[in-house]
Amino acid sequence: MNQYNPSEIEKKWQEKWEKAKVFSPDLDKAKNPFFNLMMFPYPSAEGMHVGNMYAFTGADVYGRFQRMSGNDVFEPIGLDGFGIHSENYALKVGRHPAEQAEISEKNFYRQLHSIGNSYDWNRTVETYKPEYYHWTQWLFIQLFNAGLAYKKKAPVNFCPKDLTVLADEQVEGGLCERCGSVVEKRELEQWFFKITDYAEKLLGNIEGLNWTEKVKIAQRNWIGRSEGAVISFEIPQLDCQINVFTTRPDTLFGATFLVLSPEHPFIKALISQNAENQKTSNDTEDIYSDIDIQKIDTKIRKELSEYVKKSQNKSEDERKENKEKSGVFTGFNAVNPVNGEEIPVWVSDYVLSGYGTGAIMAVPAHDERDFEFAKKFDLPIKEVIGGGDIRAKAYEGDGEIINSQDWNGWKTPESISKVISWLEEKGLGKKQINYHLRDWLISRQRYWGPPIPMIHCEKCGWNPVPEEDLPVLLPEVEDYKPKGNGKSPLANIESFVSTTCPKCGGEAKRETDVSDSFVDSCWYFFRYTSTDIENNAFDIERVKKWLPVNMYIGGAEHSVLHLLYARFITMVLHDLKFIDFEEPFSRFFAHGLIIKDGAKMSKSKGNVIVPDQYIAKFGADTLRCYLMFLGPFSAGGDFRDSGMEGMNRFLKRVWKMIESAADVDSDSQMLNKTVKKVTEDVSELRYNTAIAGLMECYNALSKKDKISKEEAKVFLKLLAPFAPHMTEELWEKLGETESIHLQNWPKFDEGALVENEINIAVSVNGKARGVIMVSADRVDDQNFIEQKAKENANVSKFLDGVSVAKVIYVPGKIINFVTK
Ligand code: ANZ
Ligand code: ZN
Repeated sequence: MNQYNPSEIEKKWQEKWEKAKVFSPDLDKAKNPFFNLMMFPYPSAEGMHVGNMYAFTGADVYGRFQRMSGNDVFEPIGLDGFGIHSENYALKVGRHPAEQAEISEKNFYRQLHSIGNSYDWNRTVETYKPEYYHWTQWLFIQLFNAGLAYKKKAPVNFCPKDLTVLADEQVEGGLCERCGSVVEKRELEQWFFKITDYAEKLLGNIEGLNWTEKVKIAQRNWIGRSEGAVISFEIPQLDCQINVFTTRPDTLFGATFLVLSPEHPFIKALISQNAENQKTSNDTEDIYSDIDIQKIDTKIRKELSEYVKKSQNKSEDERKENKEKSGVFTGFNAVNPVNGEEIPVWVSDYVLSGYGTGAIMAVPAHDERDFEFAKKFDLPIKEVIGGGDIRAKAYEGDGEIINSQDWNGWKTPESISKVISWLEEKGLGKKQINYHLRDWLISRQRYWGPPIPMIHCEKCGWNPVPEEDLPVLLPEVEDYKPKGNGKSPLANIESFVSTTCPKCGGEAKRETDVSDSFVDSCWYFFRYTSTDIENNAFDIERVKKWLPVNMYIGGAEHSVLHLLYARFITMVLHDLKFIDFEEPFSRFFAHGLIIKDGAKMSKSKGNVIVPDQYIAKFGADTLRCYLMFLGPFSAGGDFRDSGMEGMNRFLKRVWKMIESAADVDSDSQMLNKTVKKVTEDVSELRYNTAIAGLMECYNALSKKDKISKEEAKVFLKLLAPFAPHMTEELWEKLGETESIHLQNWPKFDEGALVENEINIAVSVNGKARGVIMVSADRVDDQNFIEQKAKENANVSKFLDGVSVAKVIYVPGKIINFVTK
């Protein structure tokens, strides 16, 4: 007998598996393709921590289960090592990002090997390699050519620490998602992807996805569909109009003033000093360029301009917060189209520029923000929905429309669509569906990312780099540090910047921003299919065969980042006819988090545990089993050293038990029960209870002197996804020659498990004396039935003090005691 010694067997099997390509399916010929994907890591730090390993192992257990269930499982892995995360780490340790990438890659792949996951090591992708970002740039060009990428000056989120802009999705509660700094607003020219074009589809498809519910809810909320109307208000003095978006057109008679966002083009027109300045590139803004500036009061103009400047530095979250309202009167009145009343036009930063029309009709009686504003600036409040009390605050509830002429008596919210039709008939407004989703800001003023493949020519404007000239290589530079002047470090490299225009051949300049790492990761799962990495982004035939991804496992924190972007890009690739499906991930499962000392394991909290030491001490199998046993995979759990010892003891005992296997009878009842439990639990990713079932089974089997070979084999198969090395070794010891991981998952007999109870009549000397209930699987056990019958209170009365001469048992029906 051999001791269980993981350090002897784990590395050995990892090498054997890789050499024999046990986990590398034939991507062209596989019959039952199953794409088991896990979110690839960004190798920013000192290495993988136990929290990462938890996620990867849980995903791998599922892949192994699917493989043993008869599927050709493709489980690839790669590194998301381009972008700010990795660059920041490189900056921290004072190494060039390219050099650091090499070091991180080695370390990460070593660690990923050591946990024994069933990766296809022939198909890794690294987003920072030119052969990868070549195709990230290609993707950008496809979007640009389809009108889905554009450059625009816009107020954007700027992180003062990372010295770059951020997408809305990267700002959490006003803070930078990466470093936690308070995000500022800056007006900068940036590249965007038009994800808003897909808002409706992104929302509509959610229902059909087999995804963790909370992630679906987060996406729905982020996209934020809102039905309402756009209503036009005249400003007679200036002969122009202001459009507002409202979800409550039923309150139109209660609109007592308008509020515009400080960025509204009308406000811009009022404060610009001369007509020349008013002209902007944006068409919609031109409608205000004819405003007669003579009519604008200079004092008001100054006030407005100061107010606009002040609000520029506020983040969106600050503006949304319910703080004391601020604002300035523009000096102009608009006309409420339903009753002809003149109402003042104000500017205030609680109205945001990126949503709706950037202007609102204020109904202080029924909107709390408007109510506060009206109180502060002493503006009229007019009640138009009955049933509430508006003395101290707005009444935002339902009720009957009042003080509204023709509409009086209509009930809200049912009447809103009626109001919209009414407005449409009169030509005063139009139904409108708005989404809160904004376009995806993808340019970054940093070094470590794919250069955006665009060229600007004074004559021809922006044109993409010809596809045959891709990739636009990231130049190797000494000074890659972010500058914070709104420009990427690439802008300082003259040889990179100056180029020729692909259209006219004249002098031109390259875009110097790089794209965000979420552009790298929005399509990486397609890339895993490609072999001809020089000539295509992905293999169209293989994508047809393997995608959509059957199971995707990762963190819920990516709900409105990666998971939304990947859906968007997949829809675009679909519409551009590269692929024939719209949704990339049929199933997404959000795993829980590992908690250490009461907090999520993370570098910033300083509670990171590196798996290496545990693997060295106990082996990867113990760590895997321990992590999977911590709690439900969907919930995560608390990491404790002590638990590891216990799990290690369990595996040692299993080892010993399996080594005792001999040619003896099996406890088929126990096996059947365990197979059923583990199968059902693993298929629902309830790994902790699956392991508990295996422990229970171990307890039952280990009571036997020796276990049977059949018991040993079934037990090993059920344990294989959790402890792949140890089970493989024992499998071989049992005389098997083909990998345990390619065996068929054990089946269970549902019928034998129906624990129905059966009634058996009991008689003494032919007279009925009682009925006993026994479980169906015990009916053939006469000793057991006799015992049960004798225990029956009534029967025992007739058997007390007499001796039994004979017992006649008709299985499952009747048992008769004949006394002397
Ligand atoms: C009048 C009104 C009366 C409103 C009432 C509400 C209640 P959601 O659901 O988010 O779409 N609004 C419109 N555009 C805005 C912007 N750019 N910044 C800030 N607020 C804006 O909300 C739409 C409502 O939010 C709109 O309906 C508008 O106020 C405001 F009793 O119009 B409402
Ligand atoms: Zn040109």
